[in-house]
Amino acid sequence: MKRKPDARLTLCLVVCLMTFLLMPIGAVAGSISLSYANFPPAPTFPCVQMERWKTEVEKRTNGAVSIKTYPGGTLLGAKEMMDGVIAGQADIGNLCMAYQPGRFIVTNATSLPLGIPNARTGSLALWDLYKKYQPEAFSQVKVLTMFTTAPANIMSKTAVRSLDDIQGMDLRASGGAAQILKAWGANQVGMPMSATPEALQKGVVQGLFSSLEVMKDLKFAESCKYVTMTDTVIYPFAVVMNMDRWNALPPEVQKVIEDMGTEQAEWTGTYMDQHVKDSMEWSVKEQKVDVIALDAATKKAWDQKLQFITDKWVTDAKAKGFPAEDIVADIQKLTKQYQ
Ligand code: DTR
Repeated sequence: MKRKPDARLTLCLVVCLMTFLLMPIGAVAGSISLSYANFPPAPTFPCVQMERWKTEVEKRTNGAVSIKTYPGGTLLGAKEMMDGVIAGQADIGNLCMAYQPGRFIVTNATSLPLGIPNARTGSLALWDLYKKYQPEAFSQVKVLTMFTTAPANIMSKTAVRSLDDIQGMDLRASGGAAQILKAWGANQVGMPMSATPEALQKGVVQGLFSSLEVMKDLKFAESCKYVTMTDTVIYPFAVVMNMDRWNALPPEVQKVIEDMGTEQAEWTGTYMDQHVKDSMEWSVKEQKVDVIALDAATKKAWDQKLQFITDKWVTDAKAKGFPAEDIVADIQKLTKQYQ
């Protein structure tokens, strides 16, 4: 029997189309290459999460996407991250939102002293908060994920056991956490984490206020022999992508990346919480760091000094047109939910 030529052609086209549709994304291996900028040194948690994300995206797109990572500010520095990604100097960038307090009002509300207990809870709550409010501050980029640090504590060269000890002490912090140091009477010195090792070494600061994984990752335990446990605020981070580069990605690659948003937030928070434990074990055992716990009455007195911060933020944010009370209530609700 003789088949009509156009039927053969149709069959051939259908077979080709099916083959293409069923083809794994990796059939065009390495065809998409993306740059990913990060500001702190490679061993720190923002870069660890970056490498994990890179590995997973490359694997899940079967090699169709390859990502070149730039830790240590080699492509963009801490404060130029957002604008650098918008301008296309890097395709993807990781930024600490607390370094630009006035720019990311909604998401930086997570760094108010609202009692977020750990990085996993903070990361999931922040990501949900972002998705709910879709803040204007991110309208020029595609947000890939968000996460937070574990709560901040004081690392110092001399012991801080009371509010008296901290008066006038030069301590480094940024953003929301900086206000907290001021409220306790310290002399707050603002700078990104990437500038802190040198400032500690040169004696510009006597310590810092941040999450404790840096005791090991940046070897702060070698000079800061005291840690005062205050467990106050977290720092929020965002990973953003240049909008044109995002729009140019094939839908199946976009899906892989979008599906990883929540997972990456949770992975990073969980990694951070465990790493703080490891870091402090090492600090106490190997570096003979003294961990100072405030007794309940002292902790209460320290916390009371911070109450005005949230009230002031609500007043200021409301004046700028943000639904400030709802944002605070949502953070509290999400914190409970993920705790
Ligand atoms: N706590 C913020 C953010 C932060 C915490 N750990 C690291 C490590 C590397 C870069 C930033 C951070 C801070 O103190 O800057």
